[in-house]
Amino acid sequence: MTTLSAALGQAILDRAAGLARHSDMEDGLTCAYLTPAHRATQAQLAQWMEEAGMRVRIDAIGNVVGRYEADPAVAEPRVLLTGSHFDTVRNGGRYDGRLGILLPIAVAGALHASGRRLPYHLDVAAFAEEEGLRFKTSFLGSSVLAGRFDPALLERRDADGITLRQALADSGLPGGGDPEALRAAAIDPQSLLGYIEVHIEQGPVLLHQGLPLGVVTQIAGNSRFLVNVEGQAGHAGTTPMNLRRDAAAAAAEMVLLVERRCRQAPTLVGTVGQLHVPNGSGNVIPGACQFTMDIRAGEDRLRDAAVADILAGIEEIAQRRGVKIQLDRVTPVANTPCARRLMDQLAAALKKRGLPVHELPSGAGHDAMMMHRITDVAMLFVRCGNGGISHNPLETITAEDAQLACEVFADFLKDFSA
Ligand code: HGY
Ligand code: MN
Ligand code: MN
Ligand code: MN
Repeated sequence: MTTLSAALGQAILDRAAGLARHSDMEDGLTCAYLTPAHRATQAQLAQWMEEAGMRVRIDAIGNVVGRYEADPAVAEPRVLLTGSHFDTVRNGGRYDGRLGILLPIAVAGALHASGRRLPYHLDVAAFAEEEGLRFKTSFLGSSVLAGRFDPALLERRDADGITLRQALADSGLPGGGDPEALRAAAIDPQSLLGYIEVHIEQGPVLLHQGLPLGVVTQIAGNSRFLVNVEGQAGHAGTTPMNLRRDAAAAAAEMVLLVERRCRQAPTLVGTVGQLHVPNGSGNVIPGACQFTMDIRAGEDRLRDAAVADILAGIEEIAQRRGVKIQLDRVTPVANTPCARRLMDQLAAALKKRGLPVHELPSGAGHDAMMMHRITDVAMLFVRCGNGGISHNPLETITAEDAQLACEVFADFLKDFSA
């Protein structure tokens, strides 16, 4: 077993609190892609990686990648990749993503302090973007590292009309948004031994089981849409109810359809997280309404069937109400299985510490979904406090659980075999 300082868990919580001070909003944590808060977070992570004895690079999309170099006696070492994202949702929690960066930095720092090297390079990737907050498309960071970035996304605009291409050009990042530079930032899949992501569970399962850590079996796929409903604006006082084409009323019916359909299977979930009447007024019939849809399930065929039904239902509602629909579909992500060989090694590390092995699926999406396209992946979940709440400022973990996760992760690294 690897002996670590008992203070590592608390140090991770302290660092998460420190990072949370860099925010786009005043009383809460929002770290959207390529904002000043994002840049400050990136710089702080790079500094902590350097202090942990890593060689650090910042790539063309803004990922910070630190390498804890292999034992020099090992000829042509390969790479074990770990990491997670440092962007957040609006008014989010301080551990979602960041725990999976801070924890490996802490463990690498402990190895460095004791002069220990591993027989492989340990790369810690702090992914610049995963949540999709600013450009309504997720996995920008991990898709670049995986060599799966779609250059068409460069034309996507944020709420202020700034394209991703422009934001990158203004960012000072290497390559300035050049598609070739983004392509060249990919890691060589042949060099990889696998990808392991530590993440807060973001749900209540481990909390209810009374367990600090869990091993993820698979990550639920998702289908996301932006729906634009176009009706007819008009006077709220003079237009009889039967002569209206109210875009918001039509959207409301669509939202309830999503809810109803997604109640039909246990792992199926559907969410309308943004619903908006552009330029609306209290005394004007809504002429337009926009909303997002996020649909997920533990099985792709369940999700595909629900999506098909929902899209058909939306069409039916639109026709009946005389409104028009325009759909913007984000590329769906398939259900992602974790690799048994890596899960078993995580389980062995848990047993070494006398911890029960609990396997559970992830309903939340993770960078591991993108890395799975080029290598085997696994995930270690850390218990979420406060009833399991996440994507919320109440998201929390304990120092004790963070410490255990460090110890399990350190043993996993020490015993790791390809
Ligand atoms: O939305 C998700 O599942 C993730 O937190 N990005
Ligand atoms: Mn998240
Ligand atoms: Mn996350
Ligand atoms: Mn008037």
